[in-house]
Amino acid sequence: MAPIDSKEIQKGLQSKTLGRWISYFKTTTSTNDEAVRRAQEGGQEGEIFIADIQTAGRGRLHRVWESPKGKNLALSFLLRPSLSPASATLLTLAAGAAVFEAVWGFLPEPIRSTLKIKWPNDVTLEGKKIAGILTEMASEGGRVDWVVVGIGIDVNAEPSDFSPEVRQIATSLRTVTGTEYNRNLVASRLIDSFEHHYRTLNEKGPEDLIRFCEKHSYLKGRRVSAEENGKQVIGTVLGLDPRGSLQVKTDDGTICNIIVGDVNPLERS
Ligand code: BT5
Repeated sequence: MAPIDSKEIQKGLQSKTLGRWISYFKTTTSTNDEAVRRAQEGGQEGEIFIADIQTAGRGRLHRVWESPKGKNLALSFLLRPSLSPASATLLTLAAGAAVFEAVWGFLPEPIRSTLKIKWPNDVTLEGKKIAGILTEMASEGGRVDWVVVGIGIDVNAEPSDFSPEVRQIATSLRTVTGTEYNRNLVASRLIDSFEHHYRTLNEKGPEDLIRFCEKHSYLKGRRVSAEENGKQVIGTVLGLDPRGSLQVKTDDGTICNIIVGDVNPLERS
């Protein structure tokens, strides 16, 4: 399996800012740890941190992100956007859109049509999770100081590489197509696509991104169970509001905006 090679990734890039600086780690705890550290030391917008092996990959709420050695993609972007802290969800969605486009390009029909963005931070294929995003940030005086967007994509992992629990819910490009992929190429596509969505968001606002995420949504139109302010919400997903919150219409007609949390469909996909 080809190792991660930042020069190879850069060769494949068309992006202007993102990916000009790529820090590669054979092994690290988490690429988000590396990016956060650089952010605190004054690192610049667009720096990327990528690793072959993560020994303590993490998800939200201290969950574990499994990174089978040298098989998948784990990378983090350091950003310094002029957005309000409330826009963090939009950056997660921009990363979801970028993962969607990068992965889509490697899939044949008809599997392609099962690729979906699952609000707020997953991408799914055939109803299973193929990627996760972890966004972390620091703000001061109502302004964002830095944002780290960490992305994990299951590229070449096989089911036996995952723990029994994760095996039930995860998939990979290789699992569904039977082909091994060059992770450097997947990384280049991801970076180019993220730059596109990130720029559009900054320059034109969230409309295009919201439309894209709704079009490829795993949850839109489904009955779901969600949690808002510690209260369970059951209803049908209408779409996203301009801040990227999930709009759920409950049975009594109330529209709830879910800002963060886990949302799961009540029926099977
Ligand atoms: C996420 O959290 O999905 C965010 C994952 C972000 C990973 C990237 S890798 C680069 C950067 N460095 C890091 O340390 N993190 C970021 P969450 O929505 O909380 O989902 C976590 C759950 O996903 C776990 O509890 C498992 O159920 C499942 N899971 C763990 N590893 C997985 C994998 N490799 N593929 C699919 N699902 C996985």
